Amino acid sequence: MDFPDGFLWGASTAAHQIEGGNINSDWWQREWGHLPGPAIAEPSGDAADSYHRFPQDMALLAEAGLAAYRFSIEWARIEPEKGWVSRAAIDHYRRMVDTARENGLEPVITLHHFTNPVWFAREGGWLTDASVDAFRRYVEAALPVLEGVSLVCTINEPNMVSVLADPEVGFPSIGLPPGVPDVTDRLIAAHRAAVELVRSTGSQAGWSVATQAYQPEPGAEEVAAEYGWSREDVFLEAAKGDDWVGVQAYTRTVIGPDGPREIPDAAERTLTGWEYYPSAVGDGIRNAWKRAQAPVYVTENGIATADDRRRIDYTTGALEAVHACIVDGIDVRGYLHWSALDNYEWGSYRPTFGLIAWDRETFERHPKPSLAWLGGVARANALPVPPPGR
Ligand code: IFM
Repeated sequence: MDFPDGFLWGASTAAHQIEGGNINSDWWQREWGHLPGPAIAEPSGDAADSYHRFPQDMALLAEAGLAAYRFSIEWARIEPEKGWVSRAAIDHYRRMVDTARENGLEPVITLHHFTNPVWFAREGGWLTDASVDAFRRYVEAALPVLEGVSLVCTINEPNMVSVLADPEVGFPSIGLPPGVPDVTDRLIAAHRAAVELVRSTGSQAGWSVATQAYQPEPGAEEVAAEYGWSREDVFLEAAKGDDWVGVQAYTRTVIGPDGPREIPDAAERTLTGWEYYPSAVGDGIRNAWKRAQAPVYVTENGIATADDRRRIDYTTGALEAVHACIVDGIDVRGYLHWSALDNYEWGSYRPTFGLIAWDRETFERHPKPSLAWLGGVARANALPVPPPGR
């Protein structure tokens, strides 16, 4: 199964999940109970110390055969106090861009990946109109980091930001809460402002949506359409006119006449409790292509598992689904695996998504067989055809 020439193969991370010591962010402050919100089981602490160890992390990806590294830059480090921009933080992220290039990796930069500066959160975050301008000013300050970077993601999973925006609304046992309309509008406005700024540097701008593969049971098509709108589709439609759209897919949600269905007992589950469903990425790509009408990059896809053979199996299934989309004429331009490293999965280190493990005390890196495997696929720009019956 050959992939198109120039197809971009890589791996993704996010600052708060791997850098460590992100003390001026709202997440850190919540982890320690300094900001209101539901209790968080485990603090992020030093994470993988990738703030200091990024050269080694990048070198491991490049040596394995990958050609791109997606990482996020941290607003809380760049603007730790409202209106004050840290030159040292800008320089740090610029060094990351240069180091990626020196390793032969294409840097793909995310400007916002869930975390905010604590001052922004204290002022009400995305629940206030001032958020749009605050984000625009941050992006303007961060532009020096983007010089020469081809692909920039403005906001990671804006749909998750919206569905989690109302602290009063808890997480249902299955599915997601609906998006908060005002927050969705502000995120779209913030995205539009950021797209314009990003394009002024010559970079290609887009955003990445958490696609949930909403699959209607027969007769539940309208319920599924209504369910998917505020949680996914509005964000994909808002990507119309962008240079690209990002798909981030892990599992599916089956929708019956009364809404999302429980995962069947017999289904395999991953360490996040999600159904093992590799072809979710195909559903996500098809929905993104239909709605955004822009070239698609898979900016995240992967599995939380302690069994690296299941990671390879899952990723094989996912890449088969990506390939089928390409065969059907969809302009899919790259696949960035989640994640380069095991990381802080928003409250816990237990769900391990990484191609690279690391020691919690020494930070020593331990590449898993899946890294060499994915690097091999990247080098060949082809997926070995699976044995019959796989
Ligand atoms: O870890 C997250 C990431 O931050 C956003 N997309 C989904 C991943 C797995 O839950």
